[in-house]
Amino acid sequence: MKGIVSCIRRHSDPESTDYFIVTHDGTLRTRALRSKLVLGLGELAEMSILEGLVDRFDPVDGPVERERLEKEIARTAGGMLKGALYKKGIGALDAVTERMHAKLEDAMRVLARKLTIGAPIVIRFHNDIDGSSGAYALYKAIAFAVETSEHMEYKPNIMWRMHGSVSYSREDATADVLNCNSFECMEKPLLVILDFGTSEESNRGIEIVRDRFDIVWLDHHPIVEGFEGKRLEHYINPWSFGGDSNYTAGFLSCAFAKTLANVDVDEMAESSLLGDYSEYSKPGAASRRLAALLDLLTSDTRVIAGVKGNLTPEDVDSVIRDRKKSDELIAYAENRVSEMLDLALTSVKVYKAKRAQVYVLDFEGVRINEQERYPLPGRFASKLLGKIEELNSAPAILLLHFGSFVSARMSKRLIGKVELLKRLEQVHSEFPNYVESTGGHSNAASIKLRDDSMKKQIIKITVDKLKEELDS
Ligand SMILES: [Mn+2]
Repeated sequence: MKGIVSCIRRHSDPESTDYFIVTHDGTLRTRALRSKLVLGLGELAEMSILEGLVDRFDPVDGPVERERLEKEIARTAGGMLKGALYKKGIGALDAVTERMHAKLEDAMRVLARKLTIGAPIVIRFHNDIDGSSGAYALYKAIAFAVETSEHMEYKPNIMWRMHGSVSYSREDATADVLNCNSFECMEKPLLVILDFGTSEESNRGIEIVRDRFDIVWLDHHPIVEGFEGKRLEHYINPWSFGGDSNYTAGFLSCAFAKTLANVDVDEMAESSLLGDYSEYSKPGAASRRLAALLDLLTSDTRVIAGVKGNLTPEDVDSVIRDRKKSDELIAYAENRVSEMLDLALTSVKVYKAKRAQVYVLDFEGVRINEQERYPLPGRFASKLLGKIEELNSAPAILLLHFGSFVSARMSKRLIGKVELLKRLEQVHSEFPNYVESTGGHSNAASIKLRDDSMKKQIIKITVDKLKEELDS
C-alpha cells in the first residue's frame, strides 16, 4: 500500500521514534507507527505494516500518485468538518456567529488538516471561566470528531496549556517552539489561542511564532491599534463582525467547536457568558454548576488529585463526570466564598462620595487559610462588588489589594460616568516610581505596584481621585 510519512516525533532514544503515516489503499488512514527502518519525511513509499510496525518501506518516485494522496488528505481533512452553524437562540449573538461562520470554518479546516497529518497542536486558553469553558467545548468537539472519523487511528498530538495571563510573552512562545521541536512534519504545527487580551505585550511572542506556526487566535477584547495579532490570517474577534466583549471568547470557541462536530456546547457557552459577566448571560442550573467548578479548578488545580499547575480539559471532564466529586467541590467553593464575603463585609473600609461609595479591602485579612488559593483575589473582588451592590442597591467602586496588586471593580451603572481606567492611569503617570502598570476594562481594572512599600499612600490617592470625580 502507498503512504506518506507526514510527521515524525523524535525521542531521546532513537529506537523509539514515532512515525505518523498517512496510507492509502482505497481508504485513507492516519496512524502512529514505529519502525526499525529509517523513514523519510514526506516521501511517497510503497510500504507494508505488520503488528504496528512498518516492515517494508520502498520510496517510489510518483509525482502523480503523490499529488493524488495530497488531494486525498485535503479532502479527508475537509470532510472532518461535520458540524453546523451554532445557534444559541440569543438573537444578537447568533447574528454575529452567522457573520463569522465562514471564517470559523476556514480556521477549523486548518485544525482538521493538522489532525489528519499528525502534526502537533498547542492550545492555550486563559485560566478563567470564559477561557476554560471554551477550551472544554473545543476538547469535546475534537474528541467526538476523532472518535467518529474513520481515518483517525492515533491519539492526536494536542498539548493543552492553561494560561495564567492575558498576554502571549516571549517565554510562552519559546516554550511552544521547544515543545514542537521534537516533531518534524510536512507542514507547520498549529497554535490555538483562546481568550487572551489583544494587548501590544503579545507582539513579542507573536514575532517568534508567526512564521513557525499556523495560528488560530480567538478573542473578544477590544482590538488595540498596535496589536500585531490582528493581522494573522485566522484572527477572529466578534468586534470585527459587529459584536463586542459581551460575545465572550468561550462562546466564540463554542461556535468554532461546532463547525467540527455537532456536539452539545450550550452549557459551556452559558458558563462563559456567566463567567465574563456578559449582558446576555441567562444561566441555567447546569451551566451555573459548570461555571462554579471551572472557577475553582482554574484557581486551584490541586483540588484534583494528581494535577499540578497545568489543568487540561480532560481533567475538567473527569471531574464533571464524577457527580459526587463535583458536588463536593462546588459545596467547598460556595462555603469558602460565603465565609470570606461575610468577613469582607465586616472589614471593608468605606469612603462616602456623592454619587457612589468607594470601598477598600485588604484581601490578606479575609483569607481564612493561606494555604488555599481559591478564590483568586481579582475574581473575589468581582464577587464582593456584586454582594455590596445587592445589599446597598447603590452603585459602588471597590479597590481590593493583595501584595503589590490592586484590583479595581466598578458597578456597570457607573460606566460612562466615572472614567475608572483614566483615574488609574493618572495615578500611574503621577507616581511612576511606585506604580509599574495599570490596565483593564472600563469597569474592571488593576494597578500593579513595583512593591508594596507605598501601597497605602497610592490607594489613598486613588480613592481621592475617584471621590473627586464622584462628587463633581
Ligand atoms: Mn474572556
